[in-house]
Parts: sequence; C-alpha cells; structure tokens
Amino acid sequence: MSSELKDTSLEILKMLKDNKQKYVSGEDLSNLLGISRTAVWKRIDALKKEGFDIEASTKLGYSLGNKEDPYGRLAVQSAVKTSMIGKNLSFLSEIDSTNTELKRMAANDASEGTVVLSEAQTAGRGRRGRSWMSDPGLGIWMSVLLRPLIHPSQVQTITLAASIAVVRALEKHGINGLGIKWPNDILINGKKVCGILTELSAEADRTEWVVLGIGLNVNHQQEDFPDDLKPSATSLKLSFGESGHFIRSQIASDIINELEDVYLSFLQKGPAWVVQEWKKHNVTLGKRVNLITANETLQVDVLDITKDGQLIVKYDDGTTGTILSGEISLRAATTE
Ligand code: BTX
Repeated sequence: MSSELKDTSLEILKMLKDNKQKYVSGEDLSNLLGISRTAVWKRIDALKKEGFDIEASTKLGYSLGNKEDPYGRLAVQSAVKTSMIGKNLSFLSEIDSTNTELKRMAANDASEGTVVLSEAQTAGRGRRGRSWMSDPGLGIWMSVLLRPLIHPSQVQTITLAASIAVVRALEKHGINGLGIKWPNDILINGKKVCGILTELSAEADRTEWVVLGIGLNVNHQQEDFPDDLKPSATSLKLSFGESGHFIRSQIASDIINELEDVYLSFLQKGPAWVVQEWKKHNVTLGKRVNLITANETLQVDVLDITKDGQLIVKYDDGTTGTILSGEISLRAATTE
C-alpha cells in the first residue's frame, strides 16, 4: 500500500469512527477527501482486506462494525486525538527494540512526537542493560520521541509524566489496584505490568531529544511468563480475570492521548505539577524499602520526592539523602 493510499485510508477510518453506529455516504467521503467515489471504494476494500469491519450499503454508504480493529498503524492512529504525539507513527512487525529504532530516527532528525510501535521486539531493553520480554501478540511495545527545551536534569520528570499518562489510560479501561513504584514501574496489586525506559541525548545544559520507551503487558496468561518473572509480573488480562478483554490499539492510542496531555501540562505548569500528580498514584513514598547500590543493600525510609524526580530517603543513622535514578536500584518489599 502506498503512503498516499494509507493516509487517505486513515482519514476514512477517522470519519467512520467519528460516526460510529451510523453510515457515511461515499459521496461525503469523496468530497471530504477530494478523491473519486471509485477511489473511496478502493480504499474501503483495502481496509476490509486488512481486517477492518466495514459494512458497505449501496444506498447508505459505509459503516464501521463492532469487530475489533486489527492491531496496526491505522487502528492506533485513527483513535489518536493529539496535535503532536503520534502524528508521525510507524508500526513494525518486528524490531530489535523500538527505543533503539527511534534513537536511530532521532539522530536522522525525526520530528517531535514521532512514535514507533512493534508487534514484537527481539532485544527489548530494560534499564541498566536488563532485558524486557516483548513477545508478539501479548503487549504494547512503544517508543515516543520528545524534544523538550529543558535542562537534562529535568528529564526524569518526563519519565514520571509518562507513568502518570499510562496510569490515566489504564484507569479509563477499568483497571483497579494501579500504583507507580519509583521511578517508573507501574504495578497492579504489587506486580509489574508496565516498565518505562527513558533515554536521552544532551549537551551540558540542553536536551537534544528524549526517547520514552513504554512496555505494557496486555494479553499474557501466567504460562506466557518465564518462571523467573511469574512471581513479579502481571498483565492486564491476568489482573482483570477471565472476563477481561483488552484491545491493544485502543489502549495504545489512549496512552498517546494522555501522554500528550500530561506532557503539555508539564511544559506549561512545570515539574512541580508533575510531581504532585505522580504522588497521587505512587506506592513508594512513606515506605521502608531496600535500597540497592553498587556496593550494598540498605533499608531506608522514603520521605519524599524532589521536583526533579529524585527520591529523598532517611538512613538509619538519622541522616537524609537524595537518590538519583540511574545510580541505584530500589526494591520495595511488595514487588520483587
Ligand atoms: P527495568 O530494568 O525496570 O525492568 C527490567 C526487569 O523487569 C527485567 O530484569 C525482568 O526482571 C523484568 N521483566 C522483563 N520483562 C518483563 C515484562 N514483560 N513484564 C514484567 N517484568 C519484566 C523497565 O526496565 C523498562 C522496560 C521498558 C520496555 C520498553 S518496550 C518499548 C521500549 N523498547 C525497549 O527496548 N524498551 C522499551
């Protein structure tokens, strides 16, 4: 499919989604898109072949049915309602890592808001060289490129912002028991359902780009996790029970929509606002946790978080300190 054909198809899908349960006439679509009615029909035919549930009536026109959209670029992008994030969106069937791919694109001047999604990652990455399990059919593996005019020390706040966006999107889908473990693990009843990996390129006082990688477990059953992850990992489906049915394209587009909202609020209102929102969902503050540094593991009390997203902790000798993301690993007793 050419990109021209694809973008016209996107406009058609958006129109059909905006008029759910109704018919949109071929004539209206042809006028709106500036293409012939035969061209409209050809696009519709291609969409049906891709798996979209479109009913065609010679008298009434076209209508989108209730069958689940096939997970892919058009399904996600047609439900994105943003002005920037996701306007440019690539959907791949397989890639080493969507973060790695988007970093390559960022180096080639990809625009702010570019999103890369993949059905599977062969080398999905976590923090500090850890790997992220990203099998096909099971989750949302997504990266978002941002180019904020901020000091590199503020980038951690963007990670917090991303976790707020994911929590907001999941709440919309009826998920309960959500919590954010500092800095960026999203838990359901204490088990990890989502991880966020933030990577950046910066000069001393200027951020060039930030790539936000979001990995969300959606359809996993218990047997889909390797034994070492079974005690600590969960998915939306597992946490919701048998009746849970989650449409990845809808969740991905909701995350994108919420992310733009939270990101623009951060740029407008500043980091203090993000921290205030983050605190509403956190499961770390006020807890006694194990703090794992390169040399030792200590028990500390978590007091608060700074506006740059650093954790303020109290050591057993009564002194306090701030913990930077990236320097330490934090294990709350409830999770790992
Ligand atoms: P993290 O370092 O906090 O978590 C990695 C650890 O989490 C692993 O060592 C393992 O114990 C556990 N783990 C691995 N896979 C899963 C999983 N699917 N569910 C639950 N636990 C798991 C978290 O790093 C950041 C992960 C970001 C993933 C996204 S996906 C899109 C983007 N591309 C990419 O390569 N990474 C990001």
